[in-house]
Formats: sequence, structure tokens, C-alpha cells
Amino acid sequence: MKKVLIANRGEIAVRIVRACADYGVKSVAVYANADIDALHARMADEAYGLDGDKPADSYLNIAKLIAIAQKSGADAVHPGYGFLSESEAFARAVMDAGLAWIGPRPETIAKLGDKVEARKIALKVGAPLVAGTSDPVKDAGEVLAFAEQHGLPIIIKAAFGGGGRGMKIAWRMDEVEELYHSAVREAVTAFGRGECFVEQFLDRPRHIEAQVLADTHGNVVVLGTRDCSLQRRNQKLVEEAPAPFISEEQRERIHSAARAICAEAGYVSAGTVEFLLSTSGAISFLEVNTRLQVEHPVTEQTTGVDLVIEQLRVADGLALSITETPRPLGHSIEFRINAEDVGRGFLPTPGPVARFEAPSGPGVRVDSGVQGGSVVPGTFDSLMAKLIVSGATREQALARARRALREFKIEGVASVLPFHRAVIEHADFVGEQGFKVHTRWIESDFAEPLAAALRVEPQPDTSLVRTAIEIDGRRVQLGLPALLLQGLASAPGAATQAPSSAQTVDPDAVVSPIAGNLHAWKVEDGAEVKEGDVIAVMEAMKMEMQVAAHRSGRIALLAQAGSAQALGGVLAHIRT
Ligand code: MV4
Repeated sequence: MKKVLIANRGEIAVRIVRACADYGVKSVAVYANADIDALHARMADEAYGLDGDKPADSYLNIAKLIAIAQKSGADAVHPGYGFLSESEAFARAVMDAGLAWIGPRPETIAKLGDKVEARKIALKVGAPLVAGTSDPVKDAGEVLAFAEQHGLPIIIKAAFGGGGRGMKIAWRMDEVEELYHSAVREAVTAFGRGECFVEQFLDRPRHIEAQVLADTHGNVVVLGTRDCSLQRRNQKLVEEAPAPFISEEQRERIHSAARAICAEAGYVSAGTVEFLLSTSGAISFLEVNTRLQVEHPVTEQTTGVDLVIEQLRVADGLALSITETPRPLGHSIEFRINAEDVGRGFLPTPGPVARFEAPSGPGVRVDSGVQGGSVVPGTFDSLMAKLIVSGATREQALARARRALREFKIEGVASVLPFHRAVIEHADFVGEQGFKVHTRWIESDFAEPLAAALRVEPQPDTSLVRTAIEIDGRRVQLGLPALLLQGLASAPGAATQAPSSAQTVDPDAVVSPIAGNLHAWKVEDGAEVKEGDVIAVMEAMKMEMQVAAHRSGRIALLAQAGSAQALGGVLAHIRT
């Protein structure tokens, strides 16, 4: 292997560029139109345009990616995470083009992508699992029979689903039938296949996963556990390694099940086996992710193993550089730094990053896809960077995290930094009285403290735009009021740059949470709405999404039903 094409963008593409340099191979970046000046395109040895704006025309376009791989003389492809990373078709296309695929075999991707198949493998090797149907259910009667036999609540899941979409939880017998039909409908719309299976539902579980590496010589090594419970709507926000507050028996059970499942599946490359840990301490296998994950750095920091280099070794036909589970070196916590406004329900805020000052110092690693002056496009996900903080103990990692989160300065786009600063002060997360974070913690236990932490008096824009200048050979800082500069820049053609999106957002505005179609209004123009009311339905990529009122008041509808909307486009005004 001499040259790797990286079929991805943002921080993970940068991460892979670095691994290629360390491993001694060339890297080839690809970029969508909006990413022509992105960090990953600048840092790779070569970069080629995908000549497309949307994901489907760029990072998801198999034909374009293969053509660039061949044009550039690449001999391998790394898919990163998301996009085509778990696409059997892409893995096959890469191999059919005579290139090395840096990931598990296409057959493995297909087999483990089927959640019912994965469950069967887990059962076969004796992995811990809650009661569930061994095959997809044929009708609502089977779901009812399962609930009669095992009791409520139950969870209905799409066999070909992912990311928690299409899951339905039934707490009462009289809602089982309706929820089953709704799960099938959603699975057909979202994944093109309606097969669903049923399990006993574990309420408020922790999400714990095991990092696995396997090579083509038959070595399968578990590197350790991670806790990824701190998430919102299936978007993880904080992850840590090793999973804290579990017993040695639980850790051992997770390690041995993960290893056995991957060995049985003939797994190759990096993969993750996910489990739930119930409030009663029971472990249940969830699924296998056949990709490198966003949160892989916490495992790297606590094992000293470079997971991307191991993936490159494996794709090169080499053996893994380790043969046994390493003893964890301390503790590591990752904070995802998304360009989202926490005060507006984690609304993505694309735009220019006016200031990006990452922390550093002992125990701090920052994997970033942006720097000051970068632009976060609205077309892709909002992850800008990851802050990974490590220490000899969890306590030391937490102390360093407080310091690093204080040092971190991001302006121009909103960021989730205020959320993280509040999380690490919360007793449930710190764990003084035990670790109390579970997969619904943000919604159920953290919503109020968060709202309080974010409640700030509306203020006029008094921010300063700072620039360094030199006077008589001496460097000095000049601060100019942003309002003054905005006035100066408002001449036709001049590019005005908002100092902070949080400050320039119109508090009346209902903005589009996605780039998509405004399917229908659910309220009349001029109606009185209450905060949280569903006011519109939007649609993008065959998924429907409800838009809720961000405040109570009288609504003025601005956008036409049926119209296309950009992310952040103003749909309506709600005046109090
Ligand atoms: C569950 C569950 C409770 N009980 N299965 C969500 C994503 C999909 N991979 C499986 N998921 C769940 N399966 C049983 N039997 C709760 C979830 C779940 C969840 C799991 C991990 C991380 C976040 C989650 C958020 C909501 C629900």
C-alpha cells in the first residue's frame, strides 16, 4: 500500500491524513464544492474535487470516488465513519477496482448490518442478551404473543435500521399493534425494508461498547471498553474509556462476548461491539458497528495503540502490532465539539468560524476538522472537532477537562461548549454519589440544569473584533466594536460577517432545522402557539421531521408549504 484515498471529510479525514503520514504512505483527499478550502483538503498530499454540493453528489457517490482513486493512483481506500463506511456496495466496488478496502470484508458488513443476523451470532457464542424474537416477526399477533410471554415494556426494532430510527417502545398492550405497524412503515420509508424484531425493553440503560481489532491472520483483540451513554437523540456528545463504574465481572463479560462475536463473524479491521447495561446490572448485546468510530481516540489514549495505523497494517496484510488486551493507561474523556446552539435545542449553526482557539497542555488532544477562518457548511453534519482529555485517573481527566473547556474559544458559530462545561459540573456525571448517566439522561435529568446554565440576559452586541497590529515595532492588540465594523461593511458587495450567530439570531424566528422540504404547516397563520407545539412538518431524504415552536406566542407564517428550505432558513416568526 502506497497511497490511500480518504472518502470522507472533516476531522476524521484529517485524522486519517495524519495516520497515513505516520505510516509512511501518501494521502489523497476528496472534497465537495463547499470543502475546497477545508482543512482535510489542504492537509492531504493531494486533493481532488468531487464536483458536487450534496452528499449524494459528493462523499456518497461511489462512481466519482472510484474514478478519483484510479486517476490519483491510489491503491487503497479508507471510508472514515458515516457516509459509505458501512456500505457493502462501496466496499465491493473498491475491491472490484483492484484497490485495498480499509475495513471489514463486504460480506461481514452485510451480515452484521442485519441486526437479526448479528443477534443470532451473539446468541450462538453465548453473549448476554435480553429476551427477543430470534427472527423478524410476521405480524402484530407475534408481537402481542411476545409481550404476553415476556411482559411489557417491549421494543420493536428494524432489522435493517440504524441510529435508533424506527424504534418503537410499547408500555401498554393496547398500543402494541399500532406501534408495530408504525415501526414497519417507518422502516420501509427509511431503510427500504420493513422487517422488525422485538426485545424486552431496558429502561434508562447505560451504553457500553468494546473496541475490537482483528487481522487477516486470525488475531482478534479487544482493546477495551467505552461508556457512550451521554447522548441526545442518538447523537453521542461525551464518551470515555475505560467504561467507569462497572465491575471486573461485567468488564470481563463484555470483553469475552465482543471477542467471541467478532471471531465468529470472521471480523477483520477495527470494529465496535455495543451493549446495554441495565439499571439492574444486566448486560445485553446491541449491535456491531463495522467501522472506525468517532470516539476511537479515547481508546487510543488509554491503550497507546493507534487504531488507524492498525487498520492500515491489517489492509496491508500485516498482523496487528498487539496480541493481547492492553492494560488501560489511565482514563480519557472525549467531548464532541458541534457547531450547534444548545439554547435552541441543539440547532445546527453553520457558517464561518471567526475564532477557533483550541486548548492544549498536559492531557489534551484536539482532533479538529476546522481552524479559525474555516467555514462549517450547512450540508454536512455539525461536528467541528473533538476534545479528548486524559489523565492518570478519571478525577484527573475531569480536572483537566474543566481547564481545557475553559481555554477553548470558538466564535462565529455557536458551539456545544456551554453544554460540556455544565455537564462536567453535574454530580450525576462526576459520579460522587455513583455514575447516574443513562441514554435518556439529558432529556430526563439534565434539561432543567442546562436551561438554567444557558439562561442569559439578552444583551446588545458589545463584542469586539480583535486584531493584532504593530506600532513602533511593538505588537499590540486592537479591539474594534463589532457593531461599528458591521456598519462599515454594509456597503454593497462588502461581506458582512456576524460576530456570533447566537447574538445575531432573531429571537422571533422559527428556523429550518434541516435542509429539506417544508411539507406542511400544522397551524394557521396568526394562530396562538405554545412552546413545544408541533407547527410544521419537514421532509428530507425520505425522513419526516416535526418542527416545534421554540417559544409561545402568535405565529406569522413566512415560508410556503411545499417550498425547499435551506438549513437555518426562516420559516416563521413567533412574537410574544
Ligand atoms: C434498546 C434499548 C432498550 N432496550 N434495546 C437505540 C439504538 C439502537 N442501536 C438500539 N437502541 C436501543 N435499544 C432494548 N432491548 C434502548 C436503545 C436506545 C439507545 C441505545 C444506545 C444508545 C442510545 C439509545 C437511545 C435510545 C434508545
